[in-house]
Amino acid sequence: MSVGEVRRETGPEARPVEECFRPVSLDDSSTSPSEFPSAVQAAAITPRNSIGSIDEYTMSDLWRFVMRWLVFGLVVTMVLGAVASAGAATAPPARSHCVVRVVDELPSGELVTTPPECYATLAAAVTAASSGTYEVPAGLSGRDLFLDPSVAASVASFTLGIHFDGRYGTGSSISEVGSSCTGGWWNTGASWANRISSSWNGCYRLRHHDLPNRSGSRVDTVGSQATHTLPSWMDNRTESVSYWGS
Ligand SMILES: [Ca+2]
Repeated sequence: MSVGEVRRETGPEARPVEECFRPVSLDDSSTSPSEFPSAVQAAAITPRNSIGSIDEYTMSDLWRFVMRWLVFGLVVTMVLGAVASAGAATAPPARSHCVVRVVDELPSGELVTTPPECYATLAAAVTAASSGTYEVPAGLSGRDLFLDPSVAASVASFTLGIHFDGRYGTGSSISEVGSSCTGGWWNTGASWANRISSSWNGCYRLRHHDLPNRSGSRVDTVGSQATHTLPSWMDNRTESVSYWGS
């Protein structure tokens, strides 16, 4: 049963209309829904046709209108979803806290380290750096590390230094695990080249070099168990660090 039929049977004006004009029904092939003219055509022929057909065309057009907007809304939603997904895919990577361990020193003085092991938090990285012998609070931040003397002393016993890509010990970090502060140097490699903004000293003096292999301009951070922000002229320029005991 079509919507048009319901209207004719229940509407107050249905009876007089059917008496004067040709009725419209589902089995009337001349007015089957699939053959309805467009809205413009329907409007054009309305005066010469029945009032029953006006209801048929109006409801049909309304139904088409609603369906078109529903489909349009669905398409817009899908497009916006795709755009949001693309934005998420290109979002910057999360912070990471990595650890490298000194396993050798070349005759030149360059330190040989293990590949980086990376963790979601500084606390996890420090615990890993101590091979699990030193438990630190899960919420440990660079600030906590530098303010608690007992924590700082413990970390300094097995760490040459911790380098951060943010000022004042913030952002991602890389910890250098070792105990020899005799001038050996670490080449940052591509992943940390021209990125360091601050360092926490395990050794007394950390010399930050502009270029690999302890060359180019340099600046020292001095004072063990404390964090130091590099001067602006050396910010994001370090490509090697040498570690000194005095
Ligand atoms: Ca540089």
